[in-house]
Amino acid sequence: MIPVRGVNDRRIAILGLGRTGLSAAHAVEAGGGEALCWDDAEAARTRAVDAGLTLHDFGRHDAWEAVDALIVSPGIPHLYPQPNRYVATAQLAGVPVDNDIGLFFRSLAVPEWDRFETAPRVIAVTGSNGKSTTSALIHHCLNVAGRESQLAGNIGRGVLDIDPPGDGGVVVLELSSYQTELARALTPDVAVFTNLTPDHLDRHGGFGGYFAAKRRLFSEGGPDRAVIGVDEPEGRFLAGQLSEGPGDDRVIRISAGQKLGGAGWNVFVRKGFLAEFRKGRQVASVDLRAMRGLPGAHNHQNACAAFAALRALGLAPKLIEQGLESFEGLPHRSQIVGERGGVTFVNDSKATNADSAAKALAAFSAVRWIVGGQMKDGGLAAVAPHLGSVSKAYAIGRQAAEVALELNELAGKPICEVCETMAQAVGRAGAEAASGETVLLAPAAASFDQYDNFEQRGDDFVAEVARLLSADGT
Ligand code: UMA
Ligand code: ADP
Repeated sequence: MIPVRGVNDRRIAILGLGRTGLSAAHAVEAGGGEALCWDDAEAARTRAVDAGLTLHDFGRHDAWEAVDALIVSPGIPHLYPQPNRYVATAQLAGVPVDNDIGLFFRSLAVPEWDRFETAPRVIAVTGSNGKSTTSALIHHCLNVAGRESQLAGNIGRGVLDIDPPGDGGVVVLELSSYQTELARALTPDVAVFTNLTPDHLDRHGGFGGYFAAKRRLFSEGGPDRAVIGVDEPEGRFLAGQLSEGPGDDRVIRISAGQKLGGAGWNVFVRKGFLAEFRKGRQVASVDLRAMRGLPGAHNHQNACAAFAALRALGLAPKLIEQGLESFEGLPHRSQIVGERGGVTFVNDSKATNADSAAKALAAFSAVRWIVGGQMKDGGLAAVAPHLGSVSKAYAIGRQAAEVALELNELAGKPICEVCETMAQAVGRAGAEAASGETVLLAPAAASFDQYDNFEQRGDDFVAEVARLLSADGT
């Protein structure tokens, strides 16, 4: 745990008692502060009391008297689509609103760091897609290189939950827009922006608000190095805004498909080869084509982001290459879960929108595609350019019939069969797939119509594939 600094004898209100709230409350108390806790769900309040924490009724008329700060969990909408009533009354009473990320950065930025021979470093990763993969890849490469590394943030571990980093240690944080939007301190050594496509728009009052939330990670006085994906206009704008001039190597530009020129520091992939250029000269090259944990252009973008962030820390290209090679991918993202007679089964259950599913389709050449679930606004239009690689689609979920209709229309011919359940879809796709084809779960939809979350949906796919393969005796 990281004890929170600067809270000794202070009263810190904590709203939301999930992973973030519980770890923040304990870290405040470890720093000598008093944590005053609230959660709208009774079960969460009971859990907190059982964990030794003190409840505080935020609805009382004098709730904010002598309260020094309010820490809000990322899953709680504080401003859009409607202001949260507790956040609003705290702000009216002049109480600063912050989150665990702000507490984390303030607690690390203390003079005791002088005692380290090599000061610990923080790498923070944000973007619409690829955050978890990029963060996990950086963490993996650091481990392979023998460097102490801890991984936390949106990936599933509260940032205040980690151990204080040791000499030369690295903390890798995945940060969502929910987290960057509210943090009152954001000072990573290296900040990474993978890409930007519309997501969580209701929480940020639209696309501009969403971009603004992510950009806070790069505000003045922020990172020493900024790794920026420049495949979208927003990334190009951000990189341009941060650069002092064409040769400014505080910014490392990355791209998954275009050769980047100029005098700056660039990392890009062309035809499966990652290249690093600095001051106009090539300094490294890595062949990504056979790396099984990083299939497709989207994963090549993640590889560029991780490579650039690690180069910013001074790791040698050959050492990073070893890490890229041995990375096995994260569960539910381009995860190979079975092979039979030349057919590969891939679990990309985390492809919860049409854009990420399109990236998954583009990574394979002949796909038996399992698609559907709780569909999102905008439908499946983003996958249209990739339907050429789909041998056949198998629709699951409560809206399976609608999904099939839309896909058949987009393809201009019948390509989709209605299956509804995962068992039926895996059975049909597995029976029909020929050698060289990939059976891919990339639903382009949320899972909540049939599952608790995308992990449970991916686990169901993995179990059905295992059943299919064991029935064959393979
Ligand atoms: N709650 C209230 N009032 C409300 C809404 C919620 O009291 O109006 C309470 C709930 O009853 C619950 C608590 O708030 O007890 C939940 O807070 P939370 O949703 O922030 O959950 P945590 O467990 O703290 O998890 C959060 C992140 N969740 C979200 O951003 C929604 C986790 O990211 C993250 O791993 C964790 O902090 C540790 O940093 C998850 C996520 O879905 C994986 N992230 C989104 C995404 O990736 O798209 C952004
Ligand atoms: P995040 O943490 O940002 O949600 P993940 O690494 O968990 O990102 O990947 C989520 C989904 O997005 C994956 O299932 C994959 O299909 C897709 N994806 C992964 N990396 C990228 C990328 N760089 N660009 C676009 N899509 C990606």
